[in-house]
Amino acid sequence: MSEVNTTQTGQDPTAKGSGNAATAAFQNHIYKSDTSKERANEIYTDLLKAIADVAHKHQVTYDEYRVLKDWMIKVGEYGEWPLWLDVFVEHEIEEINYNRHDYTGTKGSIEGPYYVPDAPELPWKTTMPMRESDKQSEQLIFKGQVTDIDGNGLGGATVELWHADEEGYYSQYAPGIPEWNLRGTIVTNENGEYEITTVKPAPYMIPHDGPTGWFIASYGGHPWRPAHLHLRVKQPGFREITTQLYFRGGDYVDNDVATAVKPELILDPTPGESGLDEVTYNFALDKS
Ligand code: MBD
Ligand code: FE
Repeated sequence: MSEVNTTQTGQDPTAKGSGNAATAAFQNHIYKSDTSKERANEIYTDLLKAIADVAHKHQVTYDEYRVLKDWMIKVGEYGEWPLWLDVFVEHEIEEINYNRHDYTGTKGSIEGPYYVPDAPELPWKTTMPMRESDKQSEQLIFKGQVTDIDGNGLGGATVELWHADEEGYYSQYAPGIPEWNLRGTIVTNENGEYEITTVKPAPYMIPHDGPTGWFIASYGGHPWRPAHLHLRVKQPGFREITTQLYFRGGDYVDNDVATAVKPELILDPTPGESGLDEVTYNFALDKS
């Protein structure tokens, strides 16, 4: 993971640091699509038409055009295309591609820019890797079962969990955090169950000292996301679920800058026997 880590060199987390780390991580792969020339022609024709319509409708000035051009160049310089696209566009793509199939299993949500594959494996009942400082903040027991859509437990399924610390920073995208802090691949027991103790995340401000932040400030928006857990659930032969879970009544649950909250994804933790807040959330996987 050296590529991803070395991008962050300064002491303080910056939009440029996390942006360029996210861009480097994304570009670790080769992306291909079997889009035909005909389909590409239709999509690009409509896209340019949409841009032309907006420009005419709002009588966009040359000053505005040059500000846009400069801004787009800076989004690239700061490595913020993953951030900007995942905040403002990914939710539409996620919805379209869920609705293209007749899935009945658990709904998903966007991946966002800070997933890292191959997080270390952890047993079904576990505590997430965390620093002493993370242990000082409120903890949460997140438990449940991975099943098929008929409710049969899926043993050996993997539940990848990643989330920000109480300051809103993700390991590998801010300096000074251990590589796999608050990241893990939990393997379910023979009944498909998992029970994970982790830090209860806090509302999260996306990096806003770069072009994505300037963009938001330019129209008087806010850079906040509700507190969230990111999850990806996998079992061979089943549809992989990428999702996020939120907390009822939390700030920005109704006003997420990334538009990635769905009613089905809101948790309601309650105090458990251990004294910690606990919540059960199950995943039903469609056959692939
Ligand atoms: C995040 O943590 C996130 O989940 C998304 C979707 C965008 C930016 C930062
Ligand atoms: Fe996130």
